Amino acid sequence: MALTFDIIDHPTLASTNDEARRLAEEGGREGLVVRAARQTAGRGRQGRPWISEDGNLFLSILLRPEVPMAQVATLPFVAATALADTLAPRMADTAGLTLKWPNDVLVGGRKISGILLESGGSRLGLWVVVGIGVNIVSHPPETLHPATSLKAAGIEWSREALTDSYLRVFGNLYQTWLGHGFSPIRRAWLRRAAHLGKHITVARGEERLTGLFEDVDETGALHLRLGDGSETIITAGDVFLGE
Ligand code: BT5
Repeated sequence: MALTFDIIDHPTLASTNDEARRLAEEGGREGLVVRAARQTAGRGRQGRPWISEDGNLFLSILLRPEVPMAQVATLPFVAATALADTLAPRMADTAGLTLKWPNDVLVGGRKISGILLESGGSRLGLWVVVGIGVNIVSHPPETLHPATSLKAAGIEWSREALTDSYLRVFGNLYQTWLGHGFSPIRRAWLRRAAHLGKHITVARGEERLTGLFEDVDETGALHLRLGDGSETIITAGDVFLGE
């Protein structure tokens, strides 16, 4: 059965992911979407802040996928691919619309969106919250990786209309992922991958690894060919392009 979404709007939340997690623990149904006009303590991965400027999009989707836990780890690729597919028809030139491992959507090499996946279990089974922030009208000037916004890219889109388009595309890809696993999503993601076959640097904790970005495998891990010819498989880290 197709997934239907119910959007719960809040004027202000600390983090839409926190509210979606609370609903998940309470037994909230798959397809609930928490959206906030303002977010005061948006989070990224590893406790990093997500700078949440007013006018941008902050939402979290509650899911209850009945798939192996290993597959759940590939859900950020579904969320990122869905955003790229949502934005592509609005762009005159989609060459600059790329995906950066593991969860970034870039426009002109700059980060336009952030995706944060969190999961847990309660007596009601596994829940997953997919949080997504999209810079619609503004972006922070100084970030570790350069940022941009839809407005800066020449795209005018309201929060509401973007949400509706995104949820439609996400819902379809999510059904594909439930029915056929990560493979079709992986292929779609790789078609838009930034720097595939080129040199990248991956920061893994304190470690910096530079090599050829060869692949993202069926588990979602990144394959990096190092200078000595050996291959490293990376399951978590931050990618720096062209360094
Ligand atoms: C992410 O983390 O990119 C995930 C961000 C998820 C945000 C959404 S908003 C709705 C939901 N509720 C939440 O509380 N979170 C989710 P990561 O890959 O760790 O990237 C974080 C890094 O991106 C920061 O350390 C900054 O360098 C940079 N950054 C922060 N705010 C940004 C912004 N608005 N635009 C672009 N880059 C940003």
